[in-house]
Amino acid sequence: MSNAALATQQTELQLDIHPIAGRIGAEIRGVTLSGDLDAATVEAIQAALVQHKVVFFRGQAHLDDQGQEAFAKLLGDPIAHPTVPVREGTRYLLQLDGAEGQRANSWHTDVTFVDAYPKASILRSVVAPAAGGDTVWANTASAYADLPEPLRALADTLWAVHSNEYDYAGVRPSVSVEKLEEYRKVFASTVYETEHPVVRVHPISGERSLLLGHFVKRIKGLSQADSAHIFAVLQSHVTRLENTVRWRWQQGDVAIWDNRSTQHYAVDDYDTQPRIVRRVTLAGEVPVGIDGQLSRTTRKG
Ligand SMILES: O=C(O)CCC(=O)C(=O)O
Ligand SMILES: [Fe+2]
Repeated sequence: MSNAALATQQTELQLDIHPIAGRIGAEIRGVTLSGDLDAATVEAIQAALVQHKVVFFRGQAHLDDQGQEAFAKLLGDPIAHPTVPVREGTRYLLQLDGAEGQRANSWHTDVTFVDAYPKASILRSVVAPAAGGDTVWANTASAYADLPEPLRALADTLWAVHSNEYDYAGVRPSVSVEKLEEYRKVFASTVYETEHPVVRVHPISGERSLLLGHFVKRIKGLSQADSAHIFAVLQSHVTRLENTVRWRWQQGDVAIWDNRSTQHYAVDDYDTQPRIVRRVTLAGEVPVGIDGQLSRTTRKG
């Protein structure tokens, strides 16, 4: 390769990036998302995503379902949810409609009940409430880095069992019994159980992060009671406000998060106001623990 070509290749495209909270989240301005975005911009977005963990784009109301899917393809391999049917007329899209009780007001990382869970999710606001309905993300890498040494040493040794068969009523106390049962039937139509290290190593940054969230059923080798205590201690470090960023949605906003180093929570404070978001997830790799051991799915069906 000529020096000139090398220089061109090494010229990093500078995005207009505005960090929001101190440890997580940045708004990227001046980019119009589509399936036709140039490779340099896509690469720069990927890098910003790994660095900031969640990136936000305002003013993307030109995107329709197909446009969102086409853009997602530039960032990775879109995959449908393992149990919830995709939105009609789309290949990968998951719709969450507040009016249907689809309110993700519980801390989680997407789809951790399978081994190679998504590396990223791309969420688009279709209808935003006039007030409320924010989403909060937490940085699970800074949560790990900030642990006091004895807790870090403990976390390093733990494995957790994640499943899509969990206590729906415990997680969603505000939803009616009928809605919960309807939701559970679809969501857990195939029951998965997967063992993940509590500390995973990021395949690109090498950063360690806490892999927990509401799909955790128990900590391996511990009783249900001890699991609940240990989980609560570690999870409370993830959700410390210092590790979070909160996004105030406007219709047409797009958020992309690195699902390998974050958890998120959709705040359910918008009552009966309409709120609709649509999500495309990208295939991820099987997590690796600090000793090189891989996650494993132990039950499917
Ligand atoms: O409704 C939201 O803001 C987020 C919902 C959610 O958990 C997701 O899309 O993965
Ligand atoms: Fe989610």
